[in-house]
Amino acid sequence: MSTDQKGGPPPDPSVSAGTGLVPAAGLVHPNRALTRRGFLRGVALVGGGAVAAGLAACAPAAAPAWTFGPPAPSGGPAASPGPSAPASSPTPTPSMDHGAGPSPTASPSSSPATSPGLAEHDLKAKEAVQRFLDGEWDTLPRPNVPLEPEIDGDVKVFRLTIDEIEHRIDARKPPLDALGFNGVWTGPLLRVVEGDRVRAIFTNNMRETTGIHFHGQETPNAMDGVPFVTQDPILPGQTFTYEFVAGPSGSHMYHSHHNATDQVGRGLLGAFIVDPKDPAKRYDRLYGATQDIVWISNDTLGGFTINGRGFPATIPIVAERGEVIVIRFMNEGLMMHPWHLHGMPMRVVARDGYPLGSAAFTCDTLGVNPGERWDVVIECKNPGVWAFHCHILSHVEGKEGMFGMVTALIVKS
Ligand SMILES: [Cu+2]
Repeated sequence: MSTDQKGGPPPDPSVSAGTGLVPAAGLVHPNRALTRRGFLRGVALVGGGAVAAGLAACAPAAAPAWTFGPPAPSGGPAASPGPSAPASSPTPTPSMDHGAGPSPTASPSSSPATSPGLAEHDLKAKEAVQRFLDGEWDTLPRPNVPLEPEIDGDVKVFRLTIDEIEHRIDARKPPLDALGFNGVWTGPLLRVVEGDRVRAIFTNNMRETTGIHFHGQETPNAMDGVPFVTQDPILPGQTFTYEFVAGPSGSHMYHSHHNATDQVGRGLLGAFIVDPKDPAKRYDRLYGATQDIVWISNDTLGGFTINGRGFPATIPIVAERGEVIVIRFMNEGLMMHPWHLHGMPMRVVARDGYPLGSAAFTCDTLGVNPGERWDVVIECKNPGVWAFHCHILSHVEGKEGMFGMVTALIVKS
């Protein structure tokens, strides 16, 4: 085992990793105390009003296919027609009809849930934001919890089960019939150092066959995890052992490579991070990063998710002003997602684990295709609550407000 993998105190999986915020090698996680209470303190620091304002900023005011019309100035229901609509009709649209809104004939007094100036869709949008602010993310099992390897001589051994599980993307929707490694989606975070010998032992507890692929690793061909190409499928009840030398370094993944549209879509996925052998090339040393955050997107079972969660149960990122953080975007879904951060840019430093070097670039919206991993560095220089979301707007907002691929970067003042 490399003894230089972790230079700081041992990680606290119950907090740091559990929040989806994982300590980089050699780092003391500054938000290991990130709890619902701590999050709310962070929110208080920047002002609760800023939260709503910041999040609302990512909502379109109007779009051709989604027009609610202006709120009634008297405080009545916002059923008034849009500028181009006939005066006697609301403004429904075929795909995004705002069916929950008050009827055009409703009087203010007949719609007690409607606040002055706000329509019902406003109230539902507000409720979703409030659930996020209330810390719904803290009521569910944490994703990306590191799995500490057993040490067998010079081999790091990870034991994983492949399970049929129930999984919740938020606290209110009913549980989904999902799949997971060691009973969870996203699977445990596996982290090693470049050059480590890795042995990953998978036991299939499902009622179906599978195979596991370490995505991005230069494994021996027989360890590539593709049933009928490099191995037989792992039958229900069987165990299969993958062994290889970790490399290249960087942000990688492990996932099903059999019936994968279905199995990965249902949650058979996890992060596999290989730290560079040279500590000087790790993100804490290279960029002064003090948070190292895994961000796995998926878009099948449960809809549009970040680390197995949909807004408002997505986990916020909380940083001190001036803190430098790293986010590792990993796309396990079937479509591209352009991640957009409000308020400050992202410096893109690696693609698929390979450092970009002098080709590093700065942006505020980064498209991540299926299978890709992109590492970004963010200098959290601007205090506030900044929406952080996929910019395919139908992945983040519907007639009941924001959902799916939305979270926030909260920079304390
Ligand atoms: Cu998207």
